[in-house]
Amino acid sequence: MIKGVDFMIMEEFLAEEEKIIRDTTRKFVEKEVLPIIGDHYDKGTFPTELIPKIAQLGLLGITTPPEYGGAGASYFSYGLACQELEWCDSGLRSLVSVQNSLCMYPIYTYGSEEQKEKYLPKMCTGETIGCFGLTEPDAGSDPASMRTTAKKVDGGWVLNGNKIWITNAPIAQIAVVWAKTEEGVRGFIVERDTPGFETPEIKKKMSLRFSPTGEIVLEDCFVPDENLLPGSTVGMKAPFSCLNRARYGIAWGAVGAAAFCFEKALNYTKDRVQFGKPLASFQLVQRDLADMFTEVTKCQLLVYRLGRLFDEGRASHVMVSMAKKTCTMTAAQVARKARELLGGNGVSLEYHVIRHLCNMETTTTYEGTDKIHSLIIGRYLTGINAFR
Ligand code: TGC
Ligand code: FAD
Repeated sequence: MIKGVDFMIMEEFLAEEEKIIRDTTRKFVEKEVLPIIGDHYDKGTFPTELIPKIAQLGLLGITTPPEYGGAGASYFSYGLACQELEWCDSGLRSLVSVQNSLCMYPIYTYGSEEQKEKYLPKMCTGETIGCFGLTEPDAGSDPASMRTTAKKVDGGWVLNGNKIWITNAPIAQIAVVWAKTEEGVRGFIVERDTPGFETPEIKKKMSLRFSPTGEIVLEDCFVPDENLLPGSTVGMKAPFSCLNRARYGIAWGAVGAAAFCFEKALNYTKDRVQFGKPLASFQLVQRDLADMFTEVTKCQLLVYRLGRLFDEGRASHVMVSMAKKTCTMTAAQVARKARELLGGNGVSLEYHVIRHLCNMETTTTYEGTDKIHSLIIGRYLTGINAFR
């Protein structure tokens, strides 16, 4: 299903339109991103000039209906695009996940008609990039314990608080911020030029270096009534419903990263000669390759089925947790094994594998850590809530 790694012959289950989205995304990352990514990763920079190109491919607003400028594609196609983007880099996929699932989805689902018309078309073209502020310095795995407040005043709301580890914050024109009101947690759209809104960049980050990450600082930040998401009256269910979609894309993306690392290790060990023979001829190396190949294939089957269920409205958030946890943890193991098989070259950005391995430290952490997803699955199985 991903080019080069399709042992279970999944290709035949793809519609033509799905293949086109997958293949155009792959061509784009091969031509435009892979050649430059090592240098950007090294410097910790993101080339914003890529954004209009990503938008042209229809990847911003991929599931958004055409009446708001989106591609109106299925979640399955979204998954395939995430797979190809992360085949290249997790940070690149993150840009697209955050824009689609964490910013456009809540505006589309919980926003007013005016908000949809004002923000979504420009988000589809990449003129407006969004970020999603949920995590705080003292509220990570437990976002319900957030301290950011929104106080009702004449004509709007005054927001105070700090969000941390926010993808795209330094480059975003708008932020979807979650804050506590007297009636519970609500979502707000905060525009970049609002007084009292700052997004300092987080430096010295050793993972996801292609993705800009920042804080959101809100100091007596006045947000007009029209920027409250009117439908966000369901408490934490509103931000959690966004996480579901982003976690879904992360699961697909991790398959892409794992497939990249597996193929790199396979080709490298076939070429590299030690003791007078290719590394791939040694039995211990073949066991590693067989294990990596098997794990990638298992994850492909998982996301394939999840994708179809998602489009049928039958994917539960527990299924999404299982896929997010399994695919990211598997990708981390496959990347680690590939790095080892490449020997000294494995630590060089030239070979890309170390970059994927470092990125997996983030993908197994954000959007719910491995442990948090285990406890979500555990709660489903036992009926016992381990969190509270
Ligand atoms: P809990 O009692 O579990 O749930 C409260 C209400 O929400 C419902 N719910 C969900 N609904 C939709 N989707 C989900 N995934 C849902 N999870 C829960 C639930 O049914 C309940 O509804 P009701 O009607 O009974 O009131 O709430 P809790 O506060 O105890 O939550 C527990 C826990 C641990 C599951 C939750 O806090 C959690 O998922 N924590 C992990 C935090 C996290 O993932 N943060 C992500 C921040 S964003 C990010 O990392 C972006 S990375 C950038 C990128 O994507 O590339
Ligand atoms: P903590 O919650 O403090 O967890 C620390 C450790 O304790 C983990 O190992 C965890 O598994 C464990 N732990 C926690 N609770 C339990 C428990 N009940 N039982 C057992 N173990 C437990 N957030 C956003 O809102 N928007 C973004 O765009 C965003 N982007 C991010 C980008 C990057 C690069 C990174 C690294 C993070 C990003 N995040 C974002 C934040 C991310 O979602 C959080 O880091 C994550 O949810 C974990 O929260 P925490 O860092 O506070 O860790």
